[in-house]
Amino acid sequence: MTARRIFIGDIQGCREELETLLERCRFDPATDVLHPVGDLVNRGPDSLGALRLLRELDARPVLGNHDLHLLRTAAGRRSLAAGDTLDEVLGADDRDELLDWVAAQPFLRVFDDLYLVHAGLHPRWSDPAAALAGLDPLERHPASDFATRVRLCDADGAFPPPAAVGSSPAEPPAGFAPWDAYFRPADHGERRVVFGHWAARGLVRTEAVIGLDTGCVWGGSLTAWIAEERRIVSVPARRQWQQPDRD
Ligand SMILES: [Mn+2]
Repeated sequence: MTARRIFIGDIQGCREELETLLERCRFDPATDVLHPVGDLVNRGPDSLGALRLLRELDARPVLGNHDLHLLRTAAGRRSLAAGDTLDEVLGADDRDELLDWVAAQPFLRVFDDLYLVHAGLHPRWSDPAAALAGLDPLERHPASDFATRVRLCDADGAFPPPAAVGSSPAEPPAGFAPWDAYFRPADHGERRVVFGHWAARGLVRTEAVIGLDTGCVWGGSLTAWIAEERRIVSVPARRQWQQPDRD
């Protein structure tokens, strides 16, 4: 069987849906590689199980804002917030192995035909790999903040004022647009971008980008894109695990 890259949207601890999705993709660990878009953990019911499974399957994700929150909380740099479901990971016997595995993941993966990033790429980054190289996930940095958090921005990469925007892409404030409005594959060796982080926008498939956050943790679905087959596979959430919020 041909080696396949299976990109997976925001899992957020939805371990059962992940297992079902892998069955539906007929995932073969001997040949296929899993590339989650980040936000492996938090808000959902089984972050610990999801992390153990992904590590065991040698998944190669990128870091999302919730993954950073886990690492920074474990390091004592942040505190748990309302809605966090990270206690099981933080208290697990294999916590250190799991956290080391998460911390070893990059902010960006570069393929011949694709970039993988959690939220998006800055309009001014001619070389995203250079912009995101060598950044410590425990430290805040403008580049990693952008890559793990952007939804709307302007042509210079500035975020809109928080008061001006909800999570809906439908009516961005004047001068702002979804980050991918500024992304042209022609400027990046004809690479498209696979991303997540924007459940309210849902599945996105354009010439330039593929957005895979279909909001499993909010009661939507968990979605994979099998690159070599140009195919979307999706499984419904078993239930609504959390009430919607902005992240
Ligand atoms: Mn996110």
